[in-house]
Amino acid sequence: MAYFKYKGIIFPHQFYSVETLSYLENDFQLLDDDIVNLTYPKSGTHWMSEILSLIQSQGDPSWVQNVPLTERAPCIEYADHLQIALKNPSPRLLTTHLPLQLFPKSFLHSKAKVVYTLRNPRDAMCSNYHFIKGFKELKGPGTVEVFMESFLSGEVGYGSWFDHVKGWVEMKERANIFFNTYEELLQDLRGSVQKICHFLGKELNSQQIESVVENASFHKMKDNKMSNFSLTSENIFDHTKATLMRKGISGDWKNLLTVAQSEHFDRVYWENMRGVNMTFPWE
Ligand code: PPS
Repeated sequence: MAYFKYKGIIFPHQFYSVETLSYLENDFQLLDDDIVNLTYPKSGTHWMSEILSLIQSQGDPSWVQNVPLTERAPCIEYADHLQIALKNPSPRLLTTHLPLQLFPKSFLHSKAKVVYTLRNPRDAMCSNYHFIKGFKELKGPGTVEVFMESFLSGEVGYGSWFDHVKGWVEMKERANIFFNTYEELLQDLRGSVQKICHFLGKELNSQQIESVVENASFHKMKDNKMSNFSLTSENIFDHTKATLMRKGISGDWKNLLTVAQSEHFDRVYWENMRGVNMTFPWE
């Protein structure tokens, strides 16, 4: 069986284990100066890791140019990356896609800062539909119809987008969580970087901010092998079939869904999101 369920959520055996997920939830200690890059998959994770790395290095691009993103901001639910995270010096950058109910319980008593980035779920789904084709051992997406149904019912890696977002929105009054969206990053990267610096309590001058913006651009990241996923082994990912740095735009879902599919998506979206106490740029 290539997949297992942990607390109702699907994970592929190839990258995850019950031991690691359970360790993270119950035993992993977040440190007060940790910075956590948190996303639902395909919502701008790599982009935010690059932005946070560049803020950490005060705009100096040499760190992002010479050290793989997976070492700078390891994704804690992968066992190998977790070992890196446990060894990295403070202040650590950590990355995760975990929903609130699987997130380290130590967060409740920690001052660790969480940056939660959301993206239009239609675009996150569309991005994943294309990306998943590259993974040699994972089940392909199937037809758009089938993939959309799996996405809408939460039968995909990391579970339901709706549950993920609703879980984390419950945390929004906490001073140590900052919400932003992929769409805001696209629209005004400089303004977003300034807000993130403010949240993190990092004072960068305008030249340093400029360097963060320049080096986190789609084109710079696409050409940076430390950040563009190209270091991922051919045994795992067929780089001729898919790429991480695909289009980097918002609204590409319109090229994937028919009008009827998009109307169905809207219906399910509003069934799930009515009453959520936050508004988003795609609504
Ligand atoms: S993953 O696999 O879950 O970690 O993927 P994730 O990094 O969250 O999302 C990948 C999408 O983010 C786009 N991306 C960017 N867009 C704009 N600017 C920059 N700098 C950038 N970096 C990554 C990437 O192109 C994927 O989106 P799509 O729509 O597939 O192009």
